[in-house]
Amino acid sequence: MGLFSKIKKAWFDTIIWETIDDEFYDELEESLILADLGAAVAADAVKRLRDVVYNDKIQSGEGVKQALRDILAEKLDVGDTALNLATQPSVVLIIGVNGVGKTTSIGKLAKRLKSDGKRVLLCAADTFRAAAGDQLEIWAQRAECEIVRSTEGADPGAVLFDSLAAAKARGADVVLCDTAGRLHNKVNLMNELAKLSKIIDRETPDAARETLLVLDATTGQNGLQQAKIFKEVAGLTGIILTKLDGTAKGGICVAIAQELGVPVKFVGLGEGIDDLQPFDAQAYVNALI
Ligand SMILES: Nc1nc2c(ncn2[C@@H]2O[C@H](COP(=O)(O)OP(=O)(O)OP(=O)(O)O)[C@@H](O)[C@H]2O)c(=O)[nH]1
Ligand SMILES: [Mg+2]
Repeated sequence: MGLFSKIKKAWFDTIIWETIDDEFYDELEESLILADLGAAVAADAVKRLRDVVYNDKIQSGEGVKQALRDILAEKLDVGDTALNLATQPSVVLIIGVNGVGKTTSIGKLAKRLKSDGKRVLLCAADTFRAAAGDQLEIWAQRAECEIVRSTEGADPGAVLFDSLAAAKARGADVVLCDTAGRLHNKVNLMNELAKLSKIIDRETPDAARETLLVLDATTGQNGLQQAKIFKEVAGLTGIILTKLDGTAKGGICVAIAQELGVPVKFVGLGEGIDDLQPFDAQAYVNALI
């Protein structure tokens, strides 16, 4: 995957930005597709770029690059990138397929929220693997926050129920809920997420809620499919795009913003506790192009 991304990047870098002809636009469109933006987004971006370059009489390569950055940044601007944590407690469900960085992102987010003065409680609702609770516990220690967990195979809904009760009793500001990524099929996934959602509705009906999908930037086009399914089963308020510290650029987030209207809220830039940054569309498109 790393090598493929390098090839993709090299492809992007071979574009001669000063030669603005049809061939340039074709090559650019192909590069955008290879950067995982998807065919529809790439075609639309290039069409708009043509218009801007023509109308504004842009002649320099740098001017074209900047115009393209602006177009993509606009595509990414589909909603509030800040978390809505207006209530006490508020609840953040972290979902996504296995290995994308859910548990790690929770650890990082816990630290960040704690630094903002919030009292954070972690909910270990991934009871699918024995190690999942242990892993979250380590993050709770690192971030110096509380955790509610149970045993392997326990009902995730029961863990969430206990977490919400603990949050209310102790006056926690935010509950960050880890979930299992390894549910065998869509029906299982749907059932489990619906159950968790119902428990939140029942136990904390007025709580501000975020449902964040964690996406691995190296996933490529499949990320859009993942986002579609999770949006359908759980509703999504945002994306955490992880592993952007490697060669992958995560261009799929532009397609997700465009097609599903879900904004990126955070990016993961490493395995350490401080390697989570609020998403900055301008900085992102600068890095992409
Ligand atoms: N380089 C890099 N690695 C990351 C990042 N986020 C997570 N990882 C690594 O990705 C691997 C999987 O992370 P987890 O947090 O366990 O992923 P998960 O989604 O909770 O996985 P499951 O619980 O098995 O579904 C770990 O080795 C993490 O250190 C990131 O932003 N950058
Ligand atoms: Mg996990």
